[in-house]
Amino acid sequence: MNTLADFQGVYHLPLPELMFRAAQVHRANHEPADIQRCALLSVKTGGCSEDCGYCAQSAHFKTGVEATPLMSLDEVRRSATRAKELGATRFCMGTAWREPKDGPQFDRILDMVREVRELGMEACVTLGMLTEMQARRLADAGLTAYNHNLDTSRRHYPNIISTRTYDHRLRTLKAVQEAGIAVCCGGILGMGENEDDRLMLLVELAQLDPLPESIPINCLVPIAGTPLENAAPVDSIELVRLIAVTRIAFPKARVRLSAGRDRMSRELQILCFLAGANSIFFGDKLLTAPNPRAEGDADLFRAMGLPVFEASAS
Ligand code: SAM
Ligand code: DTB
Ligand code: SF4
Repeated sequence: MNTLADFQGVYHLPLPELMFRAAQVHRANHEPADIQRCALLSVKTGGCSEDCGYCAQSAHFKTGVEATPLMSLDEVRRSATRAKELGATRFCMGTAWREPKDGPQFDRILDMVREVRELGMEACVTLGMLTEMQARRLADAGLTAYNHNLDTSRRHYPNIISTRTYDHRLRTLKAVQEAGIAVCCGGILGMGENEDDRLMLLVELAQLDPLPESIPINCLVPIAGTPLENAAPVDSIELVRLIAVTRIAFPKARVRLSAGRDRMSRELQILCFLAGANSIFFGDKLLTAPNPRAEGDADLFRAMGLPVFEASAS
């Protein structure tokens, strides 16, 4: 599947056929009960110079998120250790940066990556744009994957962000791939795009070589104070269809049901897993926005008959 027409052909199949095909691909490539639990930590929050219209952390909008300095290595170690106890096998760290500056802060990020790897978890970071040298240094520190989303179609992108271009994003993805790091790249639904825009994002992802190891599908969490604060919620069946077509086009990838789960019913989330999603972020908070509470996710996993990680006394 390479062209928009290919993606449209699958996306618009009758739903029972689409779901069956997605489940077949899912089972041929993954253990269907394996839904990866990932933990997310904002290691540097707020005050970002970019103007991404969805983001709580942009300095361009009054969202009430305060800028904080880069966390200490100790704090990260504590958080990662706790996440591992709660069943995380991947630990993702994000910074509200346009790009990392070389020097003590980037060196600390490298140490954070090493700490997470020493705990035996996959390590993923999302730091904004990277130079080739920075990508190589992250690879040397043992980084598993780099998250850098294309977010939407090339044509819709300038309606959302003006401080960087689609080609900037692609350049960083290339540097990451050349350093031998797996790419985690996906998008956000619910930013005023149409269904073709979402499929055009998948067409872009299908052109990456190698294909992304990980594809986060976020539903916009509307943030008060941002230009997208009043965006309409994503239609549930459109979300399920998009996940199914993503699973079919990227058989080996982890398809991650990422932001927006706090507004989804248990039933919708289960449909997404049946369509081929096989990862979630757990924990009360994403980077700044809400995520389902531990009890909600325990109910979800119990309902599916999957192992439930109860929070032990800390
Ligand atoms: N500053 C870095 C960057 O933009 O690449 C990393 C952090 S940024 C917050 C990581 C990703 O989170 C964004 O690319 C976007 O896809 C997603 N994201 C941010 N705000 C969101 C929101 N309100 N709803 C859903 N996803 C969001
Ligand atoms: C991704 O695609 N989703 C995660 C992760 N990559 C870093 C982030 C979601 C952020 C949601 C908005 C917030 O918490 O501020
Ligand atoms: Fe900054 Fe990333 Fe938020 Fe854009 S998405 S404003 S780059 S933190």
